[in-house]
Amino acid sequence: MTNKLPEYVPPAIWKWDSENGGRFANINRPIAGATHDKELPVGKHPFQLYSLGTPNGVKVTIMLEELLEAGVKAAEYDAWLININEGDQFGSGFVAINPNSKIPALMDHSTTPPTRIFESGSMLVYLAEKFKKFLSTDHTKRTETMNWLFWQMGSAPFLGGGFGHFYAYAPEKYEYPINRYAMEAKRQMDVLDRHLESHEYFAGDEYSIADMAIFPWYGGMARGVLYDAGEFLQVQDYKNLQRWAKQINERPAVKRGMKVNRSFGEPESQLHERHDASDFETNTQDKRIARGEVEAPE
Ligand SMILES: N[C@@H](CCC(=O)N[C@@H](CS)C(=O)NCC(=O)O)C(=O)O
Repeated sequence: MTNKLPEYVPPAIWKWDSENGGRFANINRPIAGATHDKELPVGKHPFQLYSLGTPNGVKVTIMLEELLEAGVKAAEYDAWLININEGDQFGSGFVAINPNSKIPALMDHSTTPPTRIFESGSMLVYLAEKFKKFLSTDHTKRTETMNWLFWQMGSAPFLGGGFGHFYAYAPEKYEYPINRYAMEAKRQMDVLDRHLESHEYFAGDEYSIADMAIFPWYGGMARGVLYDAGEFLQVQDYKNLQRWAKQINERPAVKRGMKVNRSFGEPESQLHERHDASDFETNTQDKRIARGEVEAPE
């Protein structure tokens, strides 16, 4: 039986209550657009990424690192940290790239004029098409990659905005939404698990942008690193998803991509900004703490 909450009777007209709590209450607004003027920095590389190391952010840093690993030097990039808790996504420079005010936001300065790209799925397709990597040119294989890429873009909001929000971030635990979204999260993992029973990767026998999109969300769930919900959702039961998640997690480019713009977790897992390949060796937070450039977390 579902526990009873005091009934909410919606008023005739919804009003914004900025005190409604929850982890992101201070940045959520019912209006779009910039809140302040702020130009974004531009580094020396063709690609300028403005992001944070969340599952949506690392899809793109994984792809950029995979391209570099594959020898595509033109995929060099600067990754700048956008602190969404401080409202950096509402600065005028950021909104000019992404009118939706969400990380990641990407600029390609190798085109004239420079090209803006918003939505992580659009970035994966843009980079795959530009460098002819990780997206088959065979129409059928390409379509299967797109099927899974679009599946991820449409499904993850139920995992993050639905399950993750109510299980980990809402000001109180409410049974109804947790039940609803736990069921959906498990159903989604079962979709993936069944597909992976007879396929090495999502688009078949080749690693593609579909794997890069799905891994940070559902690989994270399978590894129990998202929302601390591994036991609650019994993620070890999805054996094929577990196999695939381990396989993707071992890729050197994936390991690097997951560190970029990460500002939480173990200091050695955080590379706040990436401007050069050597930053992975010299500029992770543990190294910066040891040099006295930043303070150790409490
Ligand atoms: N569909 C978008 C989702 C991006 C997204 O939700 N980004 C979150 C962080 S993971 C964000 O920037 N939130 C800040 C906010 O909502 O103000 C994409 O994949 O690029």
